[in-house]
Amino acid sequence: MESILDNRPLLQREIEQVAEVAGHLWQKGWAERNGGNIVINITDHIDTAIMRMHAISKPIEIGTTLAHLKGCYFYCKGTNRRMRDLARKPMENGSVIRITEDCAHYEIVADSVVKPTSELPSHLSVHDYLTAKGSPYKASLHTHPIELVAMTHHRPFLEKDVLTHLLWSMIPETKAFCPRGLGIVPYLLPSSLALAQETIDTIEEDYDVVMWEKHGVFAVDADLMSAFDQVDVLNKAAQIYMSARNMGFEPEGMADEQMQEMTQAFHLPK
Ligand code: 2HA
Ligand code: ZN
Repeated sequence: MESILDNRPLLQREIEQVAEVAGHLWQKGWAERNGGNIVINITDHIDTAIMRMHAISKPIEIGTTLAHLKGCYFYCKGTNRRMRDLARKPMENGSVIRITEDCAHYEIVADSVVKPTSELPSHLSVHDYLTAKGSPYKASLHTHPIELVAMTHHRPFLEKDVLTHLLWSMIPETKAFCPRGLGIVPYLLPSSLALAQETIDTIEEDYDVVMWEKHGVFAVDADLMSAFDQVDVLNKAAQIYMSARNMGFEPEGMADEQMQEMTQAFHLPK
């Protein structure tokens, strides 16, 4: 079967990375059933032949108008598709979409009519915000990391930056590789525009990784592997915290002076 990836090595490499990360999400136990979503802005890889391609779906409403995404292209995981299937067959479990001229609809361009993820409004709204800002970030990831989600069931952890500081203090690399910490979005209905708006507001406060209370994380970065790495590092810190609690004690955490030393040595913000 013909694919939009044929003879387009850069686009192909991008989608290979998506497949690799989808496999990691499944292996980690963060992607039960159809859990999680991936949306990648691939506009930089689009040539005139793709621009001339006819849509293979009718225009579908986004549910909001995204003025900065006119004519942009995205790879999106399909709704109800499994990450573990996407890991093997990314173009059968996701599709390439184009945002229409009115910025309020999208149409599917390739390879087959796989309707995008239910969280598309959140993902596209965030990409609209990033594009408007001139950000180099092209990837958004939503996943259900077990330990991080468990921690959001404890009210004191939902106060601003309580989890950020707790997780940073578990192992030095956490702050080095997730320097903006973990933003918190109070529980909102999955797939809703309210959730999309709260997510943007929290990213705007200067977070790359946002925790959706009792649901999962939403992360953005230059590419999907980097977004995954940030979540992986945070969840590792959460696992260390829980291992200590399971041994029956509250972990000491790195001292404030040790955190400051780290921050200076690695030239980190905050
Ligand atoms: O798409 O995880 O929140 C599956 C989800 C929705
Ligand atoms: Zn989810």
